[in-house]
Amino acid sequence: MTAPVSARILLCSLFVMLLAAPAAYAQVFWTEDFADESTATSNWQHDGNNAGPSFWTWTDDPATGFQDPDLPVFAAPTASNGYFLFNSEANGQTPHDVWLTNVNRPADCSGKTGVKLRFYTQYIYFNPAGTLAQIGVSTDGADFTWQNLFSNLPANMPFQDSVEIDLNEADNQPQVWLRFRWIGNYEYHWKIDDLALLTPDTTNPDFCETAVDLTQYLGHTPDSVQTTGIFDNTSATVSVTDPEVACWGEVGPGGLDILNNTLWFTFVGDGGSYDIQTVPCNAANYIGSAQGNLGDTQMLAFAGDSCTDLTEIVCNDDLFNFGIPDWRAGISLETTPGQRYYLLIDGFESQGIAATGEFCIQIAQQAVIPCSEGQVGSFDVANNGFLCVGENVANILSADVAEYVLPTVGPEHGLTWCISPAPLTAGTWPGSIPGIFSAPFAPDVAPPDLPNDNSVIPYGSYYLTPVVLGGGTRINAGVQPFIFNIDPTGGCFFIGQSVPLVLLPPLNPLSASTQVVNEVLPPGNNGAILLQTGGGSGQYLGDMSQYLYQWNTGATTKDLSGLTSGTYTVTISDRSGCTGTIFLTVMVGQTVSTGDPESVQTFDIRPNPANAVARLSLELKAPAEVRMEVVNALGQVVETLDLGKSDRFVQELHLGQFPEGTYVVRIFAGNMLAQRRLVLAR
Ligand SMILES: [Ca+2]
Ligand SMILES: [Ca+2]
Ligand SMILES: [Ca+2]
Ligand SMILES: [Ca+2]
Repeated sequence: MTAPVSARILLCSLFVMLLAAPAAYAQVFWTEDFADESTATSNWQHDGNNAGPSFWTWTDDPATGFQDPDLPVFAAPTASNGYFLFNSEANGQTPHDVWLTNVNRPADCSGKTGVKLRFYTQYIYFNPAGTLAQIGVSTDGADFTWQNLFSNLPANMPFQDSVEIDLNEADNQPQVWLRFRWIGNYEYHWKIDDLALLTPDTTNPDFCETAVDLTQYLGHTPDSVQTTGIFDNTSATVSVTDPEVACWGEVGPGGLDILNNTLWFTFVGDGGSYDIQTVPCNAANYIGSAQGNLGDTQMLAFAGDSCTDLTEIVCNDDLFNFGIPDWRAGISLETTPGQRYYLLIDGFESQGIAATGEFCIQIAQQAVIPCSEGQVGSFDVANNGFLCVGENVANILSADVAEYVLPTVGPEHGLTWCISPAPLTAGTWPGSIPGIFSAPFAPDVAPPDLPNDNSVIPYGSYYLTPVVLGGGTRINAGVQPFIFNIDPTGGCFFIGQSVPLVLLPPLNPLSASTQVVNEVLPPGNNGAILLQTGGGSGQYLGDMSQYLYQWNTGATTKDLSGLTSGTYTVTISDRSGCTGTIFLTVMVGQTVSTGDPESVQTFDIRPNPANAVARLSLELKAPAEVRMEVVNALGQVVETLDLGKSDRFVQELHLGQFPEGTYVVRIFAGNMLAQRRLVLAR
């Protein structure tokens, strides 16, 4: 026999509101999803009074129980890994008062207030007058306080949704038992899954007084990264109790930074050292993206027992130079056990627009590195250590991070980069060297932010040296940990290699003038080009080796010699790269010598000028093979004559077929060359 049914699927938020409005913010501290049958049926047990065959049953079939075409399968989030069902229809026409109790798994609600129970349920009943569904709560497992459920639900109407119930009796109780109770006779069924106990979350990061507690992210394995959920400062405000800040990169009224959308966090120290930074996590709207200031948070950590007792500890605006990968803030904090800290995070304001959006907070405990493990590593400077005006040391420096071991023992520790007039000496603390400059000590191996603009460090030639520190103290607490503000007594330090660094001023352009020596024939191959070069770093440093030459011949010398006549080009550059290159074209001419080699005693051509015929007379000191060439003004050989071997020649030259003009008559005698000009005129 089947109970009459006029079921309608009624998934109406009305009934959720009748029972309890879900809290906007909540912290879940106890859950039950009935995942394992043997565990679930051991922890949760059926009891009560029933003459029929049914009992509270564990099942992982969401569709089982009372069947009706309009009744949906059980939709609890984890229904398919197991839930509890009481099938009243299968129980028959028998009155029942049945209980399901967490007999062997009471909940610990110590320290919890405002406790609520949330569970997912499907419920449908038949008898309007005689049915009662209840939730009971007990702190001794015997006496239960009861609340009625589904009070306004009509008969034959299925209810399916998440339900929240206030359990005031559970507040601050170390053991809490729950009991689902159904009194009825031949109803349909009740399904229960996904229980949670929760407390309302009263934290609000907008105010110091309601700062979100991050203590749970401390105390994990060193270097295991803990990441919070997403925070969003878009609607955050500035409070009158927010303190003044003057350690970030903004310059607001009165020289103070600009508080824009302050968020507050708090935690209790445990003696560990922590790296804390804001991160993009899986934020869909990462802070600053819309403002063009990617990730641009600002961070200031305070020690203090309350918001009216704040002492600044560590401050940072930008963790990474040049905003790569973004402009996030990050700090390294050595905590004191039991000390409460507050963390203020604000958005950077640029041109009146503050960075807004989402971020997570990443907290990683740092391993403790004692002084005995400290180590300074090597590094390279690009461009031979020459830094152009307006550039930054960070542009040319690359350190081998793996070689550096930075102690974490404080109060001051980390790595700095010193710029000194002479190389530093191992074992000698450089803080007292006159004229020494440094970046502040930092906890990471990163290049220093030292611009070459003559503002802090004058132009000139220096040495760059990394210095690793552990266990130092600041001499003046109000001044950043520059090398000259550190007392290393009782700590340790390690001096790295000193590498030349030249901070160049604005340079004159390169210039060059040439002196040319023409090729002289004979014997030729004796032309030369001599350069005078100026400007650039060579002029500033008085060092001619700063000029680099590249000739079209492949030569890289300043001057060329042994040249034949022709066109030569040279590119001149500055070794520093801080001025532009120049390009010169140089012509080497040719000169014909009138002097004869020693082996020639006489060499005559007459008449000269000649009309058509001239007589050549040649006397040599010793016999030789002689060849004669006539060369026109274009350098073309127009006639060649082998005269044989002798020491005395007379030769008629027939020149009638050649046009008027100036010619050169060359005589090759052995390896000697003599030549005369011959003019043809008619
Ligand atoms: Ca389940
Ligand atoms: Ca605020
Ligand atoms: Ca920043
Ligand atoms: Ca700001």
